[in-house]
Amino acid sequence: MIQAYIGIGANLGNARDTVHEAIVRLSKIAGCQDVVASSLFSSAPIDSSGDDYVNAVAQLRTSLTAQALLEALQDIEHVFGRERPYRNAPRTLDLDVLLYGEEQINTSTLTVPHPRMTERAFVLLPLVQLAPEISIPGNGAASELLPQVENQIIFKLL
Ligand code: A4P
Ligand code: MG
Repeated sequence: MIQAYIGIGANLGNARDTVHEAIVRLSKIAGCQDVVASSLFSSAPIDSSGDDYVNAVAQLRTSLTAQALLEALQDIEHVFGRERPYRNAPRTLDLDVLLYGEEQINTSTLTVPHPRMTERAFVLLPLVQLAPEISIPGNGAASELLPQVENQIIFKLL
């Protein structure tokens, strides 16, 4: 089993409910178990538009390949009516593979670690909440990246 981390983001519709429901869906993927979710965070859009996002990170253990995990995530996005009119458009639900064990993956469909995770408070804060000691392959400790994103507007939802 591989420990993976999934980034969850939503900024259309009832984003909070969507994120909660997405976490439930993650625990129902065949080949995934032990899903643990971070707190939910509200964050201002970065390179994107529309309402503030609701973001979270989920940790899970999986027997799926990284590509199969990505496809399972895309199936869940589809259930929530994700449309892709243009890159970084507001979205009902975005699920990203942030980390897949300690692997570094570069295929036409999958880049892991997620290439933009190191510069985003809405990924790093929930990730470090779940796994304070976690390292990002090729980048070192996630916690040490936090000072670089401390100017980004984000707060924990109650
Ligand atoms: N892909 C490659 N690597 C991965 C990966 N590790 N995880 C490919 C998931 N997908 C990966 O994704 C496009 C293609 O990326 C997929 O077909 C897959 O094969 P997409 O979700 O359709 O497109 P996108 O959303 O435009 O791109 P992406 O990469 O999800 O965007 P980002 O960079 O993650 O940015 N601001 C706030 N505050 N909160 C947010 O959650 N999210 C974004 C999305 C921008 N700004 C935000 C937030
Ligand atoms: Mg995505």
